[in-house]
Amino acid sequence: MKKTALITGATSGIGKATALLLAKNNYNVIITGRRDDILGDIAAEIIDKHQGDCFPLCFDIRNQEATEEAFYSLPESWQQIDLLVNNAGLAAGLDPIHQADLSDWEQMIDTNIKGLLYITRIVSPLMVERKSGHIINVGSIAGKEAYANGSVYCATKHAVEALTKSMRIDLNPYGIKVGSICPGAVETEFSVVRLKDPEANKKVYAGFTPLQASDIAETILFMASRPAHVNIGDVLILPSAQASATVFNKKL
Ligand code: NDP
Ligand code: 8X3
Repeated sequence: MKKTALITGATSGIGKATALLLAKNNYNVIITGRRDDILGDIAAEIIDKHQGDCFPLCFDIRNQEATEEAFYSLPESWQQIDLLVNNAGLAAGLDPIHQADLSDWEQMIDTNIKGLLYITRIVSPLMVERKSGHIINVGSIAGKEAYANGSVYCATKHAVEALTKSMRIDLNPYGIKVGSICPGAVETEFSVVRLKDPEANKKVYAGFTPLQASDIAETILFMASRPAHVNIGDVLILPSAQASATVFNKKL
């Protein structure tokens, strides 16, 4: 029988690659994001090309009511989530603490921490009822190290690290697996969004080979497909040229 996965932030990058890969691997997938047209295109690709089943949900994960409303608009059979991939997130800005934009901070805190909590608070009780489920949080190397000009983004990803550990303890009595994947540099829309510059990727990923979204998707699939007695608690995954959040072997 097919399992159901809900992947937040599936309109691009890691979330999109994960949704497509899970769909190819026998999951029904619920994909979320704010860009309705892209959600429609990805759903069509999954249904037409991969003969998978896909339910797109368009909402802003910062809005708790909208998140609830979207989830409960799902047919009941789709509400039993086997795998929740908490991926929606972003960095906004790269500025020192005394100069950064307050609205960038609000956006990161509201998306990366509060949004993750809103959807988890809806999905996890249903997993508890069924005593089954798996939650994979997309953290970051920024959740393990702090770096200059990344204060609030690093803080939100440190929060994801703490939440992953607490969630694993809270959900342990119910047989629910919780883990995280913490990537270094992945070439997605991330840097375009962070630097508010469509050309940003050319500079950020110059001189080394960054990870691709598919590298993260493959690892998430691996985590999700371990036997029942195995839970991968955390994966730090880096480009070979990256040694820490800020140390890169660049050939420029
Ligand atoms: P992308 O910008 O390509 O994708 C981000 C996704 O999050 C999009 O689908 C976007 O959808 C969604 N999203 C953002 N804000 C909201 C919101 N308010 N409501 C709903 N959905 C939202 O970046 P990545 O794929 O790289 O990022 C995915 C995750 O990976 C993030 O949590 C990021 O922090 C993390 N990460 C990324 C790394 C990298 O180097 N790329 C490294 C480590 C971690 P839409 O715009 O349609 O709403
Ligand atoms: C994204 C990786 O190093 O830009 O989470 O913070 S980094």
